[in-house]
Amino acid sequence: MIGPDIAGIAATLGTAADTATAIPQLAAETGLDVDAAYAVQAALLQRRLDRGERLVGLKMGLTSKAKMTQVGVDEVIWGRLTDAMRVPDGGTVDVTDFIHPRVEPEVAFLLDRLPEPGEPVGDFTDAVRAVAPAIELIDSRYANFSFSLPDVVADNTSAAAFVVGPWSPVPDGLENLGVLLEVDGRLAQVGSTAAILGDPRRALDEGIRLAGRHGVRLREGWVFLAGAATAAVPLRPGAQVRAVVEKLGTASLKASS
Ligand code: OOG
Ligand code: MG
Repeated sequence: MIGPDIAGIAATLGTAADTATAIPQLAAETGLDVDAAYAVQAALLQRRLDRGERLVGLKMGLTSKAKMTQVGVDEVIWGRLTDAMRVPDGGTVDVTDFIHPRVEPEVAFLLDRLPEPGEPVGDFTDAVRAVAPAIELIDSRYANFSFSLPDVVADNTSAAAFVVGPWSPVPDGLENLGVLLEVDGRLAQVGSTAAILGDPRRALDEGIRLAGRHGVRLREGWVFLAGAATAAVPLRPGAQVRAVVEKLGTASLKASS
């Protein structure tokens, strides 16, 4: 049997992202399973590398119940981050670059020495040099932000842009820090890092394990987004967004009007 057309699906998703145009879901129709979807993701990364972008990290998705419930998919997933997706802290994003952008508060890790493949993370502070508040801007390429598990994996887990706030040494109590998302100075979401797999450190174990299944090894110097602690909120033109994580401070971005 001939499998799904990985390159063709990657081209469809890549063009949807480049032109900020929503497309219908495609996994069911093309017979795309999760493994093939990660192959599409790798092909999408290659497209970006071919145009000069650099792989700078990895993001986890659906590591909290709030996120799983919001999108109706209940498996932990991961995606790739490139330098072109990074927005400076306090920077402005052009809303016309996106289809239906949403923002969510995250915690970022700056990776240090990672264990050999197959070995567990021993001391978290050996593997992680620093921690920061972050905002992820997600933008599903599928109409209505509606997708199945293989669809969202193929779409690089809706990754579109991210902001990392100031780095701090790993604080005490990382497993239960308050998290807020503010839009235009008003509270939009509230949660705790405990919502991220019970402890965001677990997201790193999961990232190493799940990416390792597809031959991807995390690297020293990479940014690692542990996954949103709360549901995401739509990013409206002109909005000023701030994520606040207790003990870590804030990350912010502005949307063009
Ligand atoms: C999928 C990406 C999920 C997270 O932090 O949970 C994600 C989506 O919500 O479209 O990035
Ligand atoms: Mg996210």
